[in-house]
Amino acid sequence: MPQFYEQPLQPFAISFDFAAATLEPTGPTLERRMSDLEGLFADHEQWRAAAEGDNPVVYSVVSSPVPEADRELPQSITTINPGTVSGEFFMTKGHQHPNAQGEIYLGLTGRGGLLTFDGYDTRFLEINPGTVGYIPPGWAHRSINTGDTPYSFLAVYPGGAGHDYGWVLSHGMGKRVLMADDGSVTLAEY
Ligand code: S6P
Ligand code: ZN
Repeated sequence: MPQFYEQPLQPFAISFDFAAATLEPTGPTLERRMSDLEGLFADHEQWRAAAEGDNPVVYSVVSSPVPEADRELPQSITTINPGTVSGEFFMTKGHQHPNAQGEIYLGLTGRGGLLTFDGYDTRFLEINPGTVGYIPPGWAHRSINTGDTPYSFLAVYPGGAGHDYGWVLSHGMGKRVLMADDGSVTLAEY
């Protein structure tokens, strides 16, 4: 056995409902409302009107009890509601892992995608139910609901990776994911 700074967890099973996008037992959960997403949508005025209006829940994250600590492998399910701000699809804040490590996403329900940016290149991957997306170390990532129902995915990531949200605020994500007039998904410059 390796040395641990804290008592190691005992092996345990997580009950996972693919269709309902839930897991049990649950650990920390959080909700991000429109007011939590300042500086992220291109149309700041429309963002402010929504944040100061009904301030909808844009997404929620439910985690298993595995802690975000070195050597652990936490998992969480994110559910993004459908909607846009002036045609820009509802999305997560997006972040970099400061301790650069890889991460995998598994699409569960709805229709959506994963925008990744390494500071130079942007890649957009469709991650629908049954698709696994791989995020290599050093790529910032943001998820987007491109459908008209809730979009859910499971993330599995190294517990010591950390989350840097300021990087995305200052560097952007290279592209924005917009709904075209005919309802299709289109990428636009940041
Ligand atoms: C964690 C993983 C996801 C996101 C979640 C919310 O490394 O990438 O669980 O935390 O999708 O996104 P964000 O950008 O608000 O953390
Ligand atoms: Zn991540």
